[in-house]
Amino acid sequence: MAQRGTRGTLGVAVIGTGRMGADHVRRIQEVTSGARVTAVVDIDAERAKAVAARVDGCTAYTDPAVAMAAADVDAVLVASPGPAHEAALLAAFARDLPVLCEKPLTPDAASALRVLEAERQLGRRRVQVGFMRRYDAEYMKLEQLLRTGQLGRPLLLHHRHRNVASPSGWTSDMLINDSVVHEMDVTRWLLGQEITAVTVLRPTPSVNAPDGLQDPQFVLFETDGGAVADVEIFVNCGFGYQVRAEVVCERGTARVGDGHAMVTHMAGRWGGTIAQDYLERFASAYDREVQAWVDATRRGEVTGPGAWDGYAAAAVCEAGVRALTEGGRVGVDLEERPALYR
Ligand code: ISE
Repeated sequence: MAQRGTRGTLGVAVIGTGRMGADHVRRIQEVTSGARVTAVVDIDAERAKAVAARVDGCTAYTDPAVAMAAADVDAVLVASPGPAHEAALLAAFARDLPVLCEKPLTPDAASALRVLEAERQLGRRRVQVGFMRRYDAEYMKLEQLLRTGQLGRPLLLHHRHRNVASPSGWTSDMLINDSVVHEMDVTRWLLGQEITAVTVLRPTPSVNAPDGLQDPQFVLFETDGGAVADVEIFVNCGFGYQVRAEVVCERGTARVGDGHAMVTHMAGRWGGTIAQDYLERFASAYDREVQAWVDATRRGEVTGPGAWDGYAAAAVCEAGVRALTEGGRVGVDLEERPALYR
């Protein structure tokens, strides 16, 4: 067994082999250095076996706790649906295994608090939460620029978040819980402030949105530092996957996500291509995120967004869903931040 805290190759159990989990298995095998996938877990045994069959020395399981007990598992990557996260995290804590947990940490603030409390009882951080935008090259540059203070105090933040089409079965609260959750984390991280209130405006839905889906939505955050952020979330825009942010500060502005990596001129027109989904748009961010997690784990450390960030996002999501369904401005109820997360 590779020892955590040494330079041995890290044996990773990937829990959940859906779209995201399968992509992480590929990534760890083909892109990440210092780790290999030794276990995959899925309640669908056949799917787990099919993924395991593509990886040398990888065993398929249906029970996360059984996989975590295997001698070749040193760390866990949770990519199962949100409602399964709490049990997987607590099982990993029971074995003191480091975890990279895809967002959301858990689907609601109460369960996120239970995870936070369990980690606090271990006395050290064990979880990195998969808010991958913090590892996107453009967002990283923006965060560094804001930290230098050159632009002065941030006043406003404008976010645009567009998906080609929503998966079948999507409900209006999922635009908040699954999509805007990224803007919640990025706003907190870029500004170094907590979100204190949420308002959701509901424009007339697009004809392209499935019946009953409130799409788009316009979401407003207020922060404890006096800044205001707005988010356009539009998950059936039809033309591409776009994520943009512009910060307006006292001495200037900065914008990321224009996606002008290459511009072509041909036949009397100019233009470029637009990514079609998040796996494409954020491919390098995911690569950087997983590599950072593996490197930190092998050093015996936990870095990046943690359980506190997962809990804070869950609390803002709850306020957001209330603002969407009840209307008006809804305050965010946040516990006091424990010393472990300061
Ligand atoms: C998805 O779960 C993500 O995390 C994507 O980043 C986001 O753009 C999408 O709306 C979500 O469904």
